[in-house]
Amino acid sequence: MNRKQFRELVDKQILVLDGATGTNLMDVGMPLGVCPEKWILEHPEKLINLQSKFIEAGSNIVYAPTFTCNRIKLEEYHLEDNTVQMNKDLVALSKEAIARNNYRGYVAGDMTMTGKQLYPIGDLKFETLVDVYKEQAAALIEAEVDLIVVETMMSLQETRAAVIAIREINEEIPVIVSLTYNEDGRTLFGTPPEVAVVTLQGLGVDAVGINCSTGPEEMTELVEKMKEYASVPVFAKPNAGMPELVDGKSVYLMKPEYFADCAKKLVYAGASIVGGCCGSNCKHIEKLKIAVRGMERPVINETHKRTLSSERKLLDIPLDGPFLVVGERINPTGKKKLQEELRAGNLDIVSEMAVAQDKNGAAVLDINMGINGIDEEEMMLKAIYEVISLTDLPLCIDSSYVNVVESALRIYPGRALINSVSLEEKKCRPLFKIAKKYGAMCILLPLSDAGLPETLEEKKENVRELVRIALEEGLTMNDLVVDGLVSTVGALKDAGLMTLETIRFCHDELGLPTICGLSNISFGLPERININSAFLTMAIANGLTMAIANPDQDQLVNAALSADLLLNKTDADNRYVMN
Ligand code: HCS
Repeated sequence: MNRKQFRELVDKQILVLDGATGTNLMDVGMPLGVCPEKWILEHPEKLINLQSKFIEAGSNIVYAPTFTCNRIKLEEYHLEDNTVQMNKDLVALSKEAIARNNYRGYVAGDMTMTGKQLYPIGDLKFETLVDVYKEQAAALIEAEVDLIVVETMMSLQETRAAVIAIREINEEIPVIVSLTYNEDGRTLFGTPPEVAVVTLQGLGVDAVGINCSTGPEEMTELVEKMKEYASVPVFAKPNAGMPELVDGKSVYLMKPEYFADCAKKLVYAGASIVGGCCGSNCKHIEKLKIAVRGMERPVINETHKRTLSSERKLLDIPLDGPFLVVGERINPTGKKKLQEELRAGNLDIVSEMAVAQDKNGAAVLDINMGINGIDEEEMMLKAIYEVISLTDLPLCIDSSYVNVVESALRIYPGRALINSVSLEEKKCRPLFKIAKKYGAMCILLPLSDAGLPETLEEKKENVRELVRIALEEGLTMNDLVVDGLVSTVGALKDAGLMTLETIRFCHDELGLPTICGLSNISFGLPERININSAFLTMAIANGLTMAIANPDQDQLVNAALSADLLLNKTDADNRYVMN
């Protein structure tokens, strides 16, 4: 099955997944503490029987029992060298179950966490994890699974590693991904479901969901949250409630009828695909199938929202929303002390700047490590790890080097903003391709190889051309922000007017948000803050969405808050009073 065929399947019916593998196999004799994959291979009929019953009950997709069949997990049983063969043999069992049931249904290769922590919490390197997942995914694909599911994920970053791994070896196989949430509605690592949706659909998954967790009742609200941001199908595979201890044994007591009622609510909330996780058996799936049969399918939005994310926080960027400041301070240009510290490999000032800008209301933090005499790529990664350990603000990756941008996006556990893509032959398409691969947003800078545009018309033409190429490379209008390109009014008298007209053009004619590096406007003039503040309010009135600025400057922040208030933007009065 390819991605298009998977989507056609979802568009035809509410898809039903299988129920639990692990708890049902324990009911038929799988002991605790053994390697489950090895036990299943030694007792193949137990698995085939279970999956046959799921298919009879109405499952359209069964999960191959390859859940923890990755090299790191298998090491615990000294079976790591059998990783590839075991995955293939396990998939063959699920395929046998499908074959014995008149070839009804599909097989998903199943992947999950490794149990080892990624750097900086643990010492597992991101690229090592990507390789571990590549090995398993390649084996599953060779065994001809119809799709791959990455499930029971608690870390968004580990999920990203799995998705990047699968997509790097195969662009066409459908990939569905579900995370597990605690009672507070967040994963163990603090990610809420809407952040998972935004980040993972950006990486090219075909459905995002939630599995295991606390039970089906609590999932309804989480599915609603996912649905608000999802441009791919949403799915839910809940436990049959929480296990209870009965006679020293942990059991799931939720009745199939009640479970099926809950599944119906999950479909109303927006789930296009439903199934069961721990504690759910064939009866649960049978009742669920009957309950959702004939239900109206949730509508799947075709476009995603204009949103950035960190690992734990989302930032919506509506066209006429509250004005946003992208904190500009983490940039060594013109900052001697910061340059010295970076050359000495010290990030103390970076940490202070991150914390201060967050406290002073920045919505995004720009990270630029561009000085000579250091390894910019290495420093960028260090700075990102440092900053994300201190703040939940989404990041703006600022570098003139394509490889630095790519390395940064690869390890950034969210949807970042790229600063910036200009109309340079050698860099423009590679940067858009990287943005598409990692699901980042881009700032379009209407400069070309010929340099600064001389006229307003030329500038507009550069914007149009950048948008055209971005769309051609698979990005959408909601992935783009235009830099109004601010020149200094001391050198060019109509510099301010030209930028204002560019902002208006992007806002009114293209429906695109804009950003500008504010302080350029006053370069070389006295009392720059006065000019910057006046220019900022005029720009906001013309539709400016955000500025790369210093949020520690009160006058600027107050000017922006006042402008929002005067323009009667939603909740601007409260924001003005609260500041
Ligand atoms: N597919 C696995 C998930 C456990 S959380 C199982 O056992 O059903």
